[in-house]
Amino acid sequence: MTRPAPIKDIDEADLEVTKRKDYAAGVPAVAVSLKRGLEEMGLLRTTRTLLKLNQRDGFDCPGCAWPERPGGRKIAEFCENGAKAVSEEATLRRVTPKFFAEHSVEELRTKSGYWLGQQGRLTHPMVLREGATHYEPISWDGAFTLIADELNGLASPDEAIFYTSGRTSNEAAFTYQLFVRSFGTNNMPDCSNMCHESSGAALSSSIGIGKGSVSVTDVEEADLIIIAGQNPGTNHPRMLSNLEIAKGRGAKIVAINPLPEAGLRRFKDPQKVNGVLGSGVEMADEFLQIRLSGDLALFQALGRMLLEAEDANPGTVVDRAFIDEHCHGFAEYEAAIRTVDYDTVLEATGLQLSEIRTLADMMITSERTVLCWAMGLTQQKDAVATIEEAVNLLLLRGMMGKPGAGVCPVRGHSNVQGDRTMGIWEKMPDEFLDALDTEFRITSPREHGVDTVDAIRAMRDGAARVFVGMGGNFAHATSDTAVCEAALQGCSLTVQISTKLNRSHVVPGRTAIILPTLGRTERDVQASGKQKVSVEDSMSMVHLSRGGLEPASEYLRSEVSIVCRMALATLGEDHVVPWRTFEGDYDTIRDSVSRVITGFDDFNTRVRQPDGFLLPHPPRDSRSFPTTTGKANFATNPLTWLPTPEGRVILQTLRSHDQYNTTIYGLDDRYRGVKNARKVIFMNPADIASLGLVDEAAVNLVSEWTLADGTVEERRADGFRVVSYSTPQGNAAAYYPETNPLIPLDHVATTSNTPVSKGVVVRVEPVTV
Ligand SMILES: Nc1nc2c(c(=O)[nH]1)N[C@H]1C(S)=C(S)[C@@H](COP(=O)(O)OP(=O)(O)OC[C@H]3O[C@@H](n4cnc5c(=O)[nH]c(N)nc54)[C@H](O)[C@@H]3O)O[C@H]1N2
Ligand SMILES: Nc1nc2c(c(=O)[nH]1)N[C@H]1C(S)=C(S)[C@@H](COP(=O)(O)OP(=O)(O)OC[C@H]3O[C@@H](n4cnc5c(=O)[nH]c(N)nc54)[C@H](O)[C@@H]3O)O[C@H]1N2
Ligand SMILES: [Mo]
Repeated sequence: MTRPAPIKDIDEADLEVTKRKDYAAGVPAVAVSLKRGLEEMGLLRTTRTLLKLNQRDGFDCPGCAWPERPGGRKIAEFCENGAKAVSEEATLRRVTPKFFAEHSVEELRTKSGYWLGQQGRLTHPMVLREGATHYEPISWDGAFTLIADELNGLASPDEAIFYTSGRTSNEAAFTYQLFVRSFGTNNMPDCSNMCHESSGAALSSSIGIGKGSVSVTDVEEADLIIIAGQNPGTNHPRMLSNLEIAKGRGAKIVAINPLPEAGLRRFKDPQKVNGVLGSGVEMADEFLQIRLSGDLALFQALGRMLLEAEDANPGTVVDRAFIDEHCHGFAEYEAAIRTVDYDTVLEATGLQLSEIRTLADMMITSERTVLCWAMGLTQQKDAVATIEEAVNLLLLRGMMGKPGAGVCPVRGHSNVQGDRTMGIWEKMPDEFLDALDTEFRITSPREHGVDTVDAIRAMRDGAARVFVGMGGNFAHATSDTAVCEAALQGCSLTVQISTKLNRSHVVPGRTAIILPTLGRTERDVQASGKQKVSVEDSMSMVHLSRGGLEPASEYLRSEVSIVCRMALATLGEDHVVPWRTFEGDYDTIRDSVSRVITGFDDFNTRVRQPDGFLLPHPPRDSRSFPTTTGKANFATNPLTWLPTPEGRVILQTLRSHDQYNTTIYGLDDRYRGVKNARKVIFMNPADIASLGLVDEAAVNLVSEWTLADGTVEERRADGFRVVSYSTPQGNAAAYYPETNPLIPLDHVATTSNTPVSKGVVVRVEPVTV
């Protein structure tokens, strides 16, 4: 019944291009969910697993961080891509010691990430010894001793890097950062550095807290929902149900995107009979097909239009009372924004002035506006300034801390926000560290650690020698693949705590260890019995998750157990932190969290309430703004954007409908009409013609990066095919991670240091045969 793992790897020659879809979800989505489930898990497991997904007594979907609706959950509270995420984890395929005996690391390095992931779940702790060609089994104790010896042999704790990916539970994240700080470093890069770091930086300086200010109810009660730089139909499909409810209540929806993404156009809810059969809802009332990186200019132009509308009808647009009482820096903002030059805005955005005016008018009439965004805004050179400008618009209209209004950075990984709350950050504030030190009688280092990009630099330059990855796929998720892989390979030890095989396992340090771990779907039994973990969604709700499936192998350990054992081996049995108690009963971890982290009082009781509990958010709760000025700050920024150099395109790197970050589920980007292959570049037909190319022509991509002294560095990704697509001229799109070799390590966003994955200057070279 279940599909065997593929033996054949991706053959890019099999590319099939069909018509793009303008609707998302609907019958095919349900059919695909079930088909993938059946192939990977069989009938019984598919039914048992999918029925527990996002239920109160079940597990949290390891897909995205979009919240469940409070109260009435539907029986099938999941989407096509959530079902794929679960099938991927609950698969019956296994990667055993026999597999590693049959395949050398060198051979595995020739396989695609898709092939590696499709082989199944990791079952045993494995080690690649110095000079060996194959991974071999190692006992858990042997692995922990090896790690401890290496860590304790370092000249300084700062020579070790401890990465985290955002699926890690609160309990595992809290113990992990506690271990790392007890060991003596803040070198805790995480996937957030590549994801919403820009949102955190902008929101912290604008409103004093890096998290979104709205609830699901706010979204459903809004008059106007602006969705900028986000593809919810693929990446947050459950959000479409809330948008549909909002529409039903009369909300207007505006999509700002270079691409006409399916879910932003039309939506058919598979959970409703009329959704399945009908033609669906027209989702976006307005679609602004903006040039890549044009959003900063757009938001500034909107600011000018709002101010001018206020001039025309004083007292109707600008919320003076809110600004006088709660905001700082308005006069300076007003003076700057009135000088915004519309010609520059039109060049930067590629939009018509009338389109921008339409949006301005909608913002003026809306009493409740929610602004949602994701990677289209955060992975830009001036991402922080762009998001600050968006917040300026909401402040201008007083759209903060009232029902139906506010900021909604739509998070990626299912617990990425929770991990940050638990202290996974290279620069946690001193108040957090002080509370941690008081609770445990440790002395946390105060010097900031390295983020993702700086971690690669540290390993590249020999300043760091040990890499530990709590989940994720560092080698393929980060930019400048060749540099990152060489950096990992230069380490004396790399340790990956993983559920499935990925690229990071096959670009090992001199010695490498794989520690296989339980996934969220699986039962976690420790000394005190069955354990639950908790997660925090994109809107600050904390709730429990309990897996029910038999673990993929009897040798798996939970992430919490792995952390506690690493800590005991490294810090010694008599270390002050009660690692054994923590491992045996996760309630004891939550008790400590309740004393260390604000908002977690009575954690164990409140997390057991049916929908969990909501963390405090001062701007949302009381219109108070814990910034340096004590007020919400209007930010003033220069108008910047990324012009397309002559004969080049600006490339954005994004997700297909059939992947989860570096995990490739399959080869069907259904909504965009691309099948069986992944190395495609979506281009405007006029750009294709001007290069003398035709559809499906073979091309190589060469990125161009100008150094301070004017020299141009080139990076290549060969073997792509051209697909004509609706995108502004001069802009192109291609899938990540295949395009990560093109992104220079130093191409990062100002302040947030996030790789600029949505703005790479590329030369498209025809392949001559
Ligand atoms: N099924 C599935 N779900 C996922 C993920 C997944 O890989 N698969 N990943 C998870 C993670 S970690 C994250 S962070 C989120 C990512 O969720 P998204 O941010 O939706 O992911 P991307 O595919 O990067 O899409 C970026 C979107 O921004 C648009 N865009 C790019 N540049 C610009 C710009 O300059 N301006 C504007 N206005 N728009 C722009 C692109 O056209 C695209 O629609 O999804 C999460 N959920
Ligand atoms: N070019 C480009 N690069 C990007 C992006 C982009 O848009 N463009 N997006 C960036 C973004 S938003 C993000 S969030 C990062 C993602 O970066 P990561 O989070 O590092 O990458 P993932 O692909 O999500 O990690 C997948 C691996 O996690 C492991 N895993 C899965 N579940 C579990 C679990 O429960 N526990 C443990 N321990 N391991 C598990 C599996 O081994 C799997 O192979 O990539 C970034 N990189
Ligand atoms: Mo992300």
